[in-house]
Formats: sequence, C-alpha cells, structure tokens
Amino acid sequence: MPDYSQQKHGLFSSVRKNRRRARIFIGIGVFILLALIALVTALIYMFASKKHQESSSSNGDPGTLAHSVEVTGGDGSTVTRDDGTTFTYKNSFGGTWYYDASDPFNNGARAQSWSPALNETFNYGTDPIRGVNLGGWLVTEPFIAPALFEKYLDSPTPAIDEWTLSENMRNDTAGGGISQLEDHYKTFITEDDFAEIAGAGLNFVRIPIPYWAIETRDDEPFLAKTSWTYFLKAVEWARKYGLRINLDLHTLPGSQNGWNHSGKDGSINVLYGPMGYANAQRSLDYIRIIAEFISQPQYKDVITIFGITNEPQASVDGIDVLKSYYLEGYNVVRTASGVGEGKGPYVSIHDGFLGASDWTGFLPGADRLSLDMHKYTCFGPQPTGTLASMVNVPCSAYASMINNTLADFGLVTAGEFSNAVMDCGLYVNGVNVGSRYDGTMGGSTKIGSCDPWLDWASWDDATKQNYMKLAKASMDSLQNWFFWTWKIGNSTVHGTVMSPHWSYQLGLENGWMPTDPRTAVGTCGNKSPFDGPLKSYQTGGAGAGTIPASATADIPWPPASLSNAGAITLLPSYTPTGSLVTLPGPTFTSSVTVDAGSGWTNPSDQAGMMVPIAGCTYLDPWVGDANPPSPLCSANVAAAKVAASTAASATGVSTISHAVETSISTVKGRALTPKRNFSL
Ligand SMILES: *[C@@H]1O[C@H](CO)[C@@H](O)[C@H](O)[C@H]1NC(C)=O
Ligand SMILES: *[C@@H]1O[C@H](CO)[C@@H](O)[C@H](O)[C@H]1NC(C)=O
Ligand SMILES: *[C@@H]1O[C@H](CO)[C@@H](O)[C@H](O)[C@H]1NC(C)=O
Ligand SMILES: *[C@@H]1O[C@H](CO)[C@@H](O)[C@H](O)[C@H]1NC(C)=O
Ligand SMILES: CC(=O)N[C@H]1CO[C@H](CO)[C@@H](O)[C@@H]1O
Repeated sequence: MPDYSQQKHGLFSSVRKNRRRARIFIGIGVFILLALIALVTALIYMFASKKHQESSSSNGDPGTLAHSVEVTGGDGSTVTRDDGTTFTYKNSFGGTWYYDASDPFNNGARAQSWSPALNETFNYGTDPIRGVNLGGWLVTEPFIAPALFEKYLDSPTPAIDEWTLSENMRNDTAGGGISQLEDHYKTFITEDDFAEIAGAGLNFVRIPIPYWAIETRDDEPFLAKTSWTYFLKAVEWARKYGLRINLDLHTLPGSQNGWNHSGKDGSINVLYGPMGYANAQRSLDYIRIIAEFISQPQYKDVITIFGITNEPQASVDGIDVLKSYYLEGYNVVRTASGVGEGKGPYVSIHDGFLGASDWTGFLPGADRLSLDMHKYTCFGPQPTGTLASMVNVPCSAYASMINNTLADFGLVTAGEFSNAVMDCGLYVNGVNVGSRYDGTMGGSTKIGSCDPWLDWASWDDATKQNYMKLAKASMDSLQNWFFWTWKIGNSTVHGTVMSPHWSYQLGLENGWMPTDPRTAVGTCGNKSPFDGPLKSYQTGGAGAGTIPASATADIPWPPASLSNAGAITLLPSYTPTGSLVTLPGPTFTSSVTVDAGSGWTNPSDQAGMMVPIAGCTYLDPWVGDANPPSPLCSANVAAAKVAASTAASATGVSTISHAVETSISTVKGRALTPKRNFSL
C-alpha cells in the first residue's frame, strides 16, 4: 500500500478537506443557482423581446440561450467543445471544467479536487506537478508523428527533421504542400486531449513550441507563425480544463543542440561556432517576445513556467557560456514580467545534461528560477537484464538527488522522462538511424531483438505490471514530472504505434500507466521526501530578484568568447534596430468584447529586434564549422562599431547603442537586409 500520508495534498487529507469544502460549495452552489435562474429568466425575456422587435416572424429560441449559460461542470456533465460539438466529461477526481463565452479568461477550472484551480495559488515545491508533454505537435518529431515523415522517406532528400520535412512538403503541392503541417496541428492534439489529461489525474502540460511560431528569416523553410495560433488554442483549452502550462521553447535559430528535434539535424550554432553569438541574440529576442506575451494578466495564471531553451549541450558550449546566456535570458524575462509572485512565469533552465550539482548555488536570490532535468536511461549502454530487474532503477538513481536539489536549488522538474529502458522504437534515434539494442545502429552490438518490446498488443500482464512499476518509480522519485509524451501517432507503414514506451495515452488505454498517478507516491519508500516550503525568494516572496553581484561577476553577457569560434568581438553580431514583433492573442467567436491584451506586458521594454548591421557580413545562421567573416564589416562601419562599443563599455551597456546604429544605417543609406553565405 503506498504511503499517501507523506504527501501534503494526499488522498486522505484531501477527502477530509473536500467534505468541508463540499458543504461550503453546496451553499455557494445554491446561491449561484438562484442567481443563474434569475439571470437566465432575464436573458430569455430580453432575447425574446429583442427578437420580437427585430422581426415578428422569427421565433426566439430560449433553449439555445439557456444552454449557453452552462459554464461549468464535473464528471458526467456535457461539455460543448469550441467547435460547437459536445461530449461527456469524464473526471472521477473532482475536476471541474469552466468556460463562459462572455468571460473567456475566467480561471475557475480545476483539474482535480487536489490540484488548485487556476485562480488559486499553486504551491510549488509542495503541490506536486504531474504532467505530460505535448511532444511532436507544434514541433514535429519523426518518432512521435511518423506518418508525416514516412511520406517522404524515398524522396531525393528524405525527411529527417522539420527542416527537410518542410522542404519536402513545400515541393509536394499536389499532396497538400506545407499546409499539411497545419492539418497536423489541427488533428494530432485536440480539445479532447486536454479533457482526457485532466481526467487522467494530471495537472500540467509541457508544450514545446518552435521559434518559427514567431517568425522565420531568409530561406528558413519552416511554416512561420501558424503554430502560434494552435498554441493559443492550447492555452484556452488548458484554461477550460484547469491545466497549467510549462511553455518550452524547443528550437532556436541555428539549433542549440544539433538534434533533429531542434528543427535541423546537424550542427550546433547557438552559443557555439561563428554564428553562435548572433543566433543567441536573435533567440533572446524570441524569449523576450514570448515572455512579454505570457506575463500579461490574461495568461500568467495558465502559463506559469517558461522553459527558455530546451536541451542546450553544456558540454559543447561550456558551462560558463551557458550560465551567461541563462542570466541574460532570466533578465530578459524579468524585464518583461516584473519581479515577485504573480509577475509572469517561473524561468526554467535546462541543466544542459550536466546534473544538479553543477547548478547548485547558481543565481542565489533569483526570482522563481527552476531547474529542468531530462531523465532518460535508454540512450546509453543497453540493458542486458530482465525488465523486472530494472523497475526500481529510478528510485536509486533519482530520489535522493531530486530531494536534495529541491532543498538546495529550489524547484526542480523532470521536464521529460519515459518508460523506455532500451532504445527500441521506430525513429527513436532518428530516421534510418536504427537501434543500439538490436545492433542496427552503426557501431552497436546486438543485445536482442526489438520486436517483442515493440509488439505492445501482445504484452502479457506481467510485462504491463512491470512497466506500471517503472512508471510509478519514476514519478515518485522525480516528484515534479512531465512524461514524454502524451501521444505517439501511428506509423502508416506499420499501421500502429511503434514507440509504445513513450505514449502515456497508449499506456492508460492498455493498462501499463497508472489511471491515478497519486498511487505512485511511496513507490521508492522515501519516508520523508522534500515537500516544501521552498525558500521565500524561490517562490517570488521576500528577497526575490536580489542576486548578489558576486554571483554574476564571472558570467557577463555576452561572454568573452565562444567555442569553435573565438573572441566575441570577432564574430558577427546583430544590433537592436529592427521593428518589434509582438504576438497576437486569441480571437473569440462570442459577440462579447473581450480584451485579449496587446501582446506586450511592459510598455517600457522598447529596444528594437536584433537585426543585421548594414555593411557587415554574416554567415548562414545554420552554417556549422566555418571561419568568421574577415573583415567583419566594411571599414567605416567597423570604425563606428569600435567607437560605439567603447562608449557602451564605458556606460556598462553591452550592446551597441540604438542611436549609433541608426546613424550607421542612415549614413550608409542602405536597407538593413540580412546577408548570408558571404564568401570567406
Ligand atoms: C475562481 O473562479 C470561480 C469561477 O468564477 C469563482 O467562483 C471562484 O470564487 C474563484 N476563486 C477565487 C479564489 O478567486
Ligand atoms: C524541392 O524542389 C527543388 C526544386 O526542384 C529541389 O532543388 C529540392 O531539392 C527539393 N527539395 C526536396 C527536399 O526534395
Ligand atoms: C492507430 O490506429 C488505430 C487503428 O486504426 C486506431 O484505433 C488508433 O486510435 C490509432 N492511434 C493513434 C494514436 O492515432
Ligand atoms: C529529503 O529531504 C528532506 C528535507 O530536505 C529531508 O528531511 C529528508 O531526510 C530527505 N530524505 C531523503 C530520503 O533523502
Ligand atoms: C540524429 C538525431 O538528432 N537524432 C535524435 C532525434 O530525436 C530523437 C528523439 O527525440 C533523439 O533520440 C535522437 O537522438
């Protein structure tokens, strides 16, 4: 029997609390009901008389009106989807949805009785985060949405990442062109998934989005801006079902890790290599634009965590360079949001795969900084033992580390983990890469066949029970977690899900993921897990935002040099003279006028977008190994740059001043057009 008593918001205490709450609710409920009856009567009367005035032949339909005031409900209630169709809400955990067309930003929904409603305080460090990723949706991945890629496997340039997928789609106008991506956004994740996620006992979703949700430049083939519209739908669906969002910026221009899921498989060009500084400047703008949007009062209580960069490779960039970038990213977010609880999101930084100890003591006093770790065991040496022998591995590997990090660093989340103990699964290592486990990956030695591990329809009860134990051991030891990922799509070639260890939904449907994730509590036998409170500044309380100068002295932005590139002063850089880009809010079909915000929280945050300097030379942002251009800029621009940076360092400002750059572009009398692939 799991030890629920170790959990502050555990099953038993919440039952007692809920009885008390239930009595209060019944009282409030009766009052609301009476108020509603009065309102409906008044509305029907108004509607009927208005109709009567407009046209004596048309009949007002009070039934429709009465229906539209059903704004909330729990288990068994009928929900009207945003497309007007209906379904029955299933949530046996006391969750209530909430949607009122005349008050669409109402945050009254609650995912479960034991999770705070969106308009209540979530006590980070005490209230457990139980989440799933919506991977492969707004950032595609071959192993999550294989059908998209399988269509273009035999093309001259096979689709292996979203870059080549987009190129293939654009060429394939007969097959739907690039709008096939929007079809995927429309169908892969829908409102029903959000309802199901709340009904599965989960209270958070982590949503990867690409930088091209904001814009693309030059010949970047990605579908620009469209995914933002679907992210906005996600926000409104999360709001409706009481789920909080961890927004994860999953791709940066140039790629921060060189992996397929960063947009382009190949080289790292952020904080590394000759375009590493310019791409980071551009990325920080995207972080700023997102932070300005999500910190608005309409959104801040739904999007409460912002992962500013997914999986940068610290061992490649160097930890100090990464720390400089994170400090700048933190400052960018806090400039947008303001400081202290209620002002914008937690700023979540990925550990760069270094482990918690490298981050202990990083930015003490920082306002709501959280550490993100991705815990996979399947990409290293492959297991030779039985599944049963591995189910408790997460307990020994993570439990005390996470426990200590919560006490030392502050909030630590496992932004990703899965049920995979070996690297079997279609495209799990990339398209046409094969697996270590069955020896099909270059350089690997076969341990066994992947077939039985992937044939989930034939798994026996013992196998399912072992995966269940493994999942619970991960959940219990990681404490605040996001399973990767909610859904794996079918392969068209195989007609089924080919990476079963990565799909929460498939596991729920087939009996190897817990239908009540609270049952994971106690799996690892930790009798006194950290359960808060976090230090005051770590939750936006007293002292938040006061970082001692000694903690930042060695990590200036920009750093003095980058790996595989050299001194920053010799690398291409942008200048903040571009027009600001803001993100639009959602539109509502209701005739009621609602303020969806301007897209920008802090009106005094007005520096321009980072754009090329006229007269300077740039490499392709995705260039890989190359020498920086030499000379970087034509002679008169170079002289102005030196004068400007001297002036800037005198005032302690690290970027070239707006005025100087404007005068450069005026003097040169040229448009600020980006230049690429200049000869070296
Ligand atoms: C949350 O919203 C609901 C629905 O409007 C409301 O009844 C409730 O009082 C609100 N709670 C708080 C703490 O504001
Ligand atoms: C798309 O078409 C162009 C022009 O025919 C071709 O050069 C390019 O290689 C094609 N791209 C892909 C990914 O097939
Ligand atoms: C995969 O295909 C099967 C059979 O058509 C279908 O029942 C199932 O819902 C599909 N799964 C996903 C994740 O789309
Ligand atoms: C976890 O941390 C808490 C509080 O920091 C501590 O009291 C407890 O002993 C730790 N438990 C384990 C198993 O490390
Ligand atoms: C080549 C490459 O980048 N492969 C990665 C593609 O994405 C999968 C799943 O996220 C990774 O496991 C691969 O390493």
